[in-house]
Amino acid sequence: MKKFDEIAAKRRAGERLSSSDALFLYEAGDFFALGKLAAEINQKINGDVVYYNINRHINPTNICVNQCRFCAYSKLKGEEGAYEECIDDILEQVKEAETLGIREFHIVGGLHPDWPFAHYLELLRALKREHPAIVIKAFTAVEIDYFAKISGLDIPTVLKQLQDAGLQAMPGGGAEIFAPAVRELICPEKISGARWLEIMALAHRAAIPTNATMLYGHIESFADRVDHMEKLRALQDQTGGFQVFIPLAFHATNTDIRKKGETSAIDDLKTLAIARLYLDNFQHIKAYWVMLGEKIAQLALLFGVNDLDGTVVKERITHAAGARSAVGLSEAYIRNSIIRAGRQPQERDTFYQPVGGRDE
Ligand code: V47
Ligand code: SF4
Repeated sequence: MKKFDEIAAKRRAGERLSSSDALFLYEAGDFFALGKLAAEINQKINGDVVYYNINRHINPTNICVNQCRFCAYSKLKGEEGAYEECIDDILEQVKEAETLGIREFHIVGGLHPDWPFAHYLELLRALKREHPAIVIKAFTAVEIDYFAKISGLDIPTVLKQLQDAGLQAMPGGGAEIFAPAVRELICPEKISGARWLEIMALAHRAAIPTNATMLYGHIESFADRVDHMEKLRALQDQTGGFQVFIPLAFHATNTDIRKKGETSAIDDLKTLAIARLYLDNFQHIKAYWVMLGEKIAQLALLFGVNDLDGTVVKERITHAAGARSAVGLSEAYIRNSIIRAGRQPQERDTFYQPVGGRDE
């Protein structure tokens, strides 16, 4: 384990890990030693605190002009199961938001062939009008690129109009895996990895904090994952605009990617731990319980993770692909899960500021 000890010493000394270090941790590192090191580094950065938020997912439509091979959620217009929700439907669904303590709307959806950009602006304005205190985290870089195409506007103008309508942060979806050869096979119509990064850089320049994701466990190699994280780390060095890294565990049911089973618990936990060690300029690493399952997400708290996402409510994207986790969790469940892992639950807002004032 000489090589592992060298990597651990490097990381403890605050030195940056190389891509070959990260690959070694994937291929040859000792699982428990890796988890322990990631937990130790996280402890230095974030102490015992584990964040969660009280949020609500809004997915206005699953009709999408793209046909990503890994996506079980999207439908073509007119296909069975296709849906579109008008703004009034959405307002009706979230009318109790304040009573439920919701602090964030997380809005993502398909690339609808007919809706104009003005429709999305109106949705944000309507939500802000009815719920001024709830933060709007909306639209992936893929959607932003699509809005620019359908409106004929450039990206900075699209972002500015969205901000004026109420957008305050962006989620990290659409990143998938940046490596062009893999991307060509799993989502050929989707914007390139380079374009995703370019749009995120423009969002950061416009003072919009964003998240970053990586879809893993399909046909990519460990080297592709490390390459993906390397590109995120490089952009973060330049902008500092990423709030959190969220690895997304691939679910194969109802998708065009023929693969049996799910990612293994070992792979999930290793990926989170390596992210904690390699992404030295990301303060937060999130275990997205929807994709990991509630129990692996809890275990992840011992592998360098300091965020469990939120209550979510009505998750649709992963459940279309066979997820067996709940479609939403109560705050009490999340807090209890964190306490039982020996950590301190802390409700946060979208920007990782503590809120709620209910420390144990
Ligand atoms: O971009 C699609 C992924 C993403 C599948 O920023 C799948 O806080 C697994 O990005 N199996 C959307 N994953 C979800 C997302 C997200 C979720 C929660 C929090 C945040 C955040 C972002 O879901 C897509 C894609 O990468 N996805 N299909 C599937 N079959
Ligand atoms: Fe459309 Fe997004 Fe699904 Fe791709 S992942 S098909 S862009 S909804």
